[in-house]
Amino acid sequence: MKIGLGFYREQLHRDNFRFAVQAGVSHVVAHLTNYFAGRDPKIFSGDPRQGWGDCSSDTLWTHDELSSLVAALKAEGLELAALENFSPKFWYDVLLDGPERAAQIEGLKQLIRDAGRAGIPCIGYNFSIAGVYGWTRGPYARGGANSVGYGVGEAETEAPIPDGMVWNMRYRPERPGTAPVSLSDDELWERLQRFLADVIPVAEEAGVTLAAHPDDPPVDLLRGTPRLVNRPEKYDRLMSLVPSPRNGLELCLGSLQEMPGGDIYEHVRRFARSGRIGYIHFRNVKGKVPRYVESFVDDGDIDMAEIVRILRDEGYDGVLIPDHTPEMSCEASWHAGKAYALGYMKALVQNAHALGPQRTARVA
Ligand SMILES: [Mn+2]
Repeated sequence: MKIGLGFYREQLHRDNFRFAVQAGVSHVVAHLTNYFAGRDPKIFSGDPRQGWGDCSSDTLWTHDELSSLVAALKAEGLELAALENFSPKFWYDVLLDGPERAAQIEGLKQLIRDAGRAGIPCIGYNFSIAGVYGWTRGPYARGGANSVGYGVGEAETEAPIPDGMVWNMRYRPERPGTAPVSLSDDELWERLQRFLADVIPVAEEAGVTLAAHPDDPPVDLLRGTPRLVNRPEKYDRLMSLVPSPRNGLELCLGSLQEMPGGDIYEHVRRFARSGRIGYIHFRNVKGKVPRYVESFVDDGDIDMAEIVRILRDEGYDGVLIPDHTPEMSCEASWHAGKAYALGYMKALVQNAHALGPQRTARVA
């Protein structure tokens, strides 16, 4: 197993690459979407008419841009494990089944080919209309650390998605008087099926795995729109739509644990055994929908040591990244939170490998 770290676009610079290496990281996951566009990244729920930010000026990432990033990381001894998320600008009409769909699919195919040529083995995506929405931020984690909660605090979860927005970002100005987005669960799955049928053959040729993140939050309905992977079994459905090793999972342990029902350990074992995990979001949480809070990695409902033993036993050799972490009370709250999670992860992985492959007691 490999330890990785995710960076947002504005964090992709040499000081952070060295921070990663110092924390025992070998692999980086890069977000190239400019989610926040100069806004405070702590305002996740903010104004429901604005969302996280404006991606309307985003242009398709080029092969040169991707190659330069790969080279800059390599110069510091790091590998680019994956890109995380398409800019909503690239595929809003794939999600909405709109008039630009065909052109946007061609753009995504180009991006997948360019990623493959640049040596990037994976692209994570989240097939969602409402995206990440309805959280609050507060002192929810141990010691009053600032963290994320759902169903706690005053959050807006019902406001319809304004015209010109998808994935909680604005891709063009609002046209007044346009009806809010509405679609059925079946329509959402049909759109996913068409997307996968279009892009997975290209991903196979390019040597790039497309890895699906589950819904965050994994509720049934958000802003009047259905959710896709809000139960562990829906990951199985997603994989069965196109049975290719390139149709993979961005396995988020936090989102999986937040879902109602089921035993996360058996689900993780099954997904690892399928060989379809692109990479793993290694985070912890307390509670499930309709109420949960994100916790420090060692302080939630998931026994993370057990997860690592299962991954080891199933021969998972991919990347784990911390995903969200509570912010620690100091000048470098983001870095301290990540360093804490990374040290814990590194110890679990080293310990599991030192003990060698063995079936865990939980299986019996
Ligand atoms: Mn995640």
